[in-house]
Amino acid sequence: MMKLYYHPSPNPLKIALFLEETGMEYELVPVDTRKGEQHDPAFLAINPNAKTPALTDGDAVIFDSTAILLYLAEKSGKYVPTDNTAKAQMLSWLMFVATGIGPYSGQCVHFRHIAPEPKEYALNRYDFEAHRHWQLINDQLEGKKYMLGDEYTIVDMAVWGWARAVPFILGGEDAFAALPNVKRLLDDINARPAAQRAEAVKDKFAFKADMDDEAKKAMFPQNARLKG
Ligand SMILES: N[C@@H](CCC(=O)N[C@@H](CS)C(=O)NCC(=O)O)C(=O)O
Repeated sequence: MMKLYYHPSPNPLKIALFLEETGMEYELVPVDTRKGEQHDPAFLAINPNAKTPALTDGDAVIFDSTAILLYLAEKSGKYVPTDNTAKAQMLSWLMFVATGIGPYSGQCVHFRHIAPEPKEYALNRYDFEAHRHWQLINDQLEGKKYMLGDEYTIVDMAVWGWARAVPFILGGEDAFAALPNVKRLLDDINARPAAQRAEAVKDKFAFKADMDDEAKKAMFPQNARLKG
């Protein structure tokens, strides 16, 4: 059976959503990143990048949420367009989420909520870029039900993983006021039973909630270079 190495965070949630939508069987393996379990040698053998999610499927080992979405879409033939024109758009937007939305939103969260002062320059850069990236998603959704049109695809799942956190990323509930299409997509996917099951996955394990010194040490090892 497939094993999903999981933490209840944006990137792993995309995969839980896909698996719940398709009903593919999988076993959940918790990786508590706030306890540093992403650095365990057994997990590093699966994902040398020390991040969640990762997936094993027999001898196949896949890490990175975009790679996993593409792998599962190909394996199941689901939530992926067959038409060449739509496929071109799917790859473009999938990579936009992977290289734009994810990294810039992640850094925006880091500098807004975690980094010590002074941080005005860095926060301004990532806040600006995160707003710009989300605006592009909002514009793409104008007049469309889903990112590629009428069809619900892995691009929507990739966007959903991060869209849930937009207020935290951009600094407040009113962030959605300028992103009505993003909010509509989020509400639409949140209403799907598979999304509710994907969200509920986190309740099966007691993941560490505190972003305390242990968690910061595990997740931001670069800070060790600043001390002493
Ligand atoms: N490009 C990777 C990014 C993975 C990633 O950053 N995962 C986060 C959770 S959303 C994580 O495991 N963070 C733990 C850490 O940085 O130590 C993907 O899309 O899977």
